[in-house]
Amino acid sequence: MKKCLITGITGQDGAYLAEFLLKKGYQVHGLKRRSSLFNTDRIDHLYQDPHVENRNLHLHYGDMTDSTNLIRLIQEIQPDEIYNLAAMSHVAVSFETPEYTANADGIGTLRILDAVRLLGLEKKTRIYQASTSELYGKVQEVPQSETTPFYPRSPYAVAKMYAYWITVNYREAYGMFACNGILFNHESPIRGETFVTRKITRAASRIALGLQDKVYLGNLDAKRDWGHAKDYVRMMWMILQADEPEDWVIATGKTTTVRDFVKMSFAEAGIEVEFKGEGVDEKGYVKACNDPKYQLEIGTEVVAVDSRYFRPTEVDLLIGDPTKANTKLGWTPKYQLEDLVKDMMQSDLKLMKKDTYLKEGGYRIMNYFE
Ligand code: NDP
Ligand code: GDR
Repeated sequence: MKKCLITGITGQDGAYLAEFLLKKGYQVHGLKRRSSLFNTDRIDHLYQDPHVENRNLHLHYGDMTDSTNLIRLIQEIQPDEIYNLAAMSHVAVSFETPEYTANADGIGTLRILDAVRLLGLEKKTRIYQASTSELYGKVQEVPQSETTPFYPRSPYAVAKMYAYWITVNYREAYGMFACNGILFNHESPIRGETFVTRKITRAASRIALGLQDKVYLGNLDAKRDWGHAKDYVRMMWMILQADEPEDWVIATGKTTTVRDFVKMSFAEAGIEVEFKGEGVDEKGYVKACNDPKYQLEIGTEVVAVDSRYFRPTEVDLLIGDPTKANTKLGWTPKYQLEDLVKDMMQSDLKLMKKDTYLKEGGYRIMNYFE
């Protein structure tokens, strides 16, 4: 039985990857942070009673900023594969917490690589590093491929750039099977609520159900290459099964504006949105509401731009070229953007429906504006 360690198992990708690897018969070990509240929502369906023998999912407390903890865990587990997914992954927040982001996302990766080396596991343990399209930052060329130069535009991206190169360096210096997956944005019904896609699908669902009036967004012109997280975690595993350790771009090859993602999401609830105005005055109004379930008046303002969500430096356009992954590993995404939006909206409409029952029962319903 193969053993793996997933850092960031409680995150979006960690949860899907854990499920995927358990199905493949792996013994899965996950690193979780101590939190004052339960933080395992995304993997609770995989949870196994720790009193049961022969479990194949094991959770360990730890943190990417704690070398002693990482060394001890890797020594105990002796993993065949490590998927380093843990990170402070929010680009806008990294401007608020640049030093912590560098520590967790940049030096954290070094801690993993060096623990493997220190323990003499260089030839046994394969390492996947969660690299990102944010490395491309300011547009140098499109579409972006494995050979496109990097120009990071946030403390997050700069930290991930260190992580990228230290992974390459340990591979070259010590012959380790260490690989970067340069993944473009990938989303899902369990995407963090403050990333733009989930913020939009949650808000569209809540507005349709009468739980919220409108949603405030930042740069509607940003273009992203959005895929489904389920397709992307499959590729993480494929990267570590390849004959040689290499770096790979994973993307759909299509790009869409935030504005169009808004339109597509509301459309799933039968609401047509039209944008008027410019920049921070730009607003989205209901143009048509075709689903009698959702009684929104024509002309209702449902989207407004708030400059607080603008970033000091923005990444305007991401569009990836997944040719290498496609030709060398046979990877193609199963989900199109339309499927992704449908999946997210169906899930959020169902989830938000619960809040309507609570509201009817007299409970206060929180509106989050992050
Ligand atoms: P999430 O933000 O959903 O998950 C991040 C995970 O890292 C969570 O489990 C979080 O724990 C954990 N974590 C954060 N800081 C620490 C720390 N100091 N020590 C230990 N664990 C920590 O991210 P995703 O699942 O979306 O992304 C996974 C990885 O892939 C990240 O490294 C991200 O930067 C990268 N990436 C993501 C892309 C995407 O589009 N989703 C694209 C390209 C790269 P907790 O639950 O307690 O917060
Ligand atoms: P990103 O994702 O920064 O690409 O990083 P995010 O969804 O946060 O932003 C995408 C684009 O949408 C614009 N935007 C807003 N973003 C947020 N969060 N909230 C808003 O209200 C809003 N309005 C407009 C942003 O300015 C941006 O242009 C994600 C993360 O998962 C990273 O960890 C990962 O490395 C990259 O994707 C690839």
